[in-house]
Amino acid sequence: MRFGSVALLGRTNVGKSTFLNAVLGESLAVVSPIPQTTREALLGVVHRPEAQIAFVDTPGLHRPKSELGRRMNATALEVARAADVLVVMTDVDPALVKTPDALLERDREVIDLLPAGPARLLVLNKVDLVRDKQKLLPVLVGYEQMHPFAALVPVTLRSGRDAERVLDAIVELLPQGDAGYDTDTLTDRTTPFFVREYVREQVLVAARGEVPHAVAVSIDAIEERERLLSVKATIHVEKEGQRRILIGKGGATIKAIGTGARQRLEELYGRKLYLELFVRITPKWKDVPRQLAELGYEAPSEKRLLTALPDAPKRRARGPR
Ligand SMILES: Nc1nc2c(ncn2[C@@H]2O[C@H](COP(=O)(O)OP(=O)(O)O)[C@@H](O)[C@H]2O)c(=O)[nH]1
Ligand SMILES: [Mg+2]
Repeated sequence: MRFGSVALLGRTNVGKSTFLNAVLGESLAVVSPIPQTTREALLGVVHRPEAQIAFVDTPGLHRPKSELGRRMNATALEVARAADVLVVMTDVDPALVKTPDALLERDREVIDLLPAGPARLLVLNKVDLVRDKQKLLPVLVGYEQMHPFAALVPVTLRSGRDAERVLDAIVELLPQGDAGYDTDTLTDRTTPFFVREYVREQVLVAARGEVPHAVAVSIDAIEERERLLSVKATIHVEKEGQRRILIGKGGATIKAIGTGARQRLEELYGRKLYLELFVRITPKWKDVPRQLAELGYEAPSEKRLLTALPDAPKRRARGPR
């Protein structure tokens, strides 16, 4: 048996959360084409007959423009320091394949930041965007020269089969050891986290431009009964215009956000959910440490990582989807 923790790292929007969901067989993490969708570390435990792998999805490493951004970067690096294996993910930009150096330059800073100890795997995602796969060779050679990776894997993570190939390469790098989690452990996060995430996910679906980046969600009340989960939450925005967009004509947008989030949560928990949403203006929340804490974005050192709490949602036997 192999067991270990694996940090999913890289720039924002390269496919880290897509990969986590693919290997879990569950859309646990929020995936979207909008950068900086993932704001917090998320544990997802993958169970295979020969291995148990504790993946930690992380926020994309970027040049921060706010205290929130700085905390996101610090979180990713803290996860990296605690991991047995680092999966460094990057993606193909079809506009840049002709100039491999330009592609590589986007990742140099990220790769330089990572701790030197753990084994590293490079995953080059979105190769579906390049028709002539020969063009990828100089890119892979470039990464190899930048840093000695244990393996370089070009993939299209949107296809489930490629995700399994990456998983196989990761398992080879894991230490031998007993499983660290019960066989039904899925994650360490509990209901408040998933309510905040899935409400924010629906905001990403409903609104564009600056709005997704201006939004945070806080939990006002949660009541967990056997058959029904009852939640009141507040969506925080920075400006009045953003509040109007999220409410929509006659409340249509906020209603759609609530319905979408409720469906996602009911699927994860396998029970009914009652969700009540409010929208409030909280100016500059991204830069006020006290407000960040109230909105659930603790400084990384205050966070517990990789501990599965008894009230986290469990893996369930599921049919093919
Ligand atoms: N073309 C293409 N897009 C992908 C692939 N994998 C992920 N994406 C898209 O890339 C975007 C960012 O993905 P996400 O997993 O949220 O990236 P993260 O920020 O690194 O977690 C989403 O719109 C995904 O659907 C792929 O293999 N090919
Ligand atoms: Mg992500």
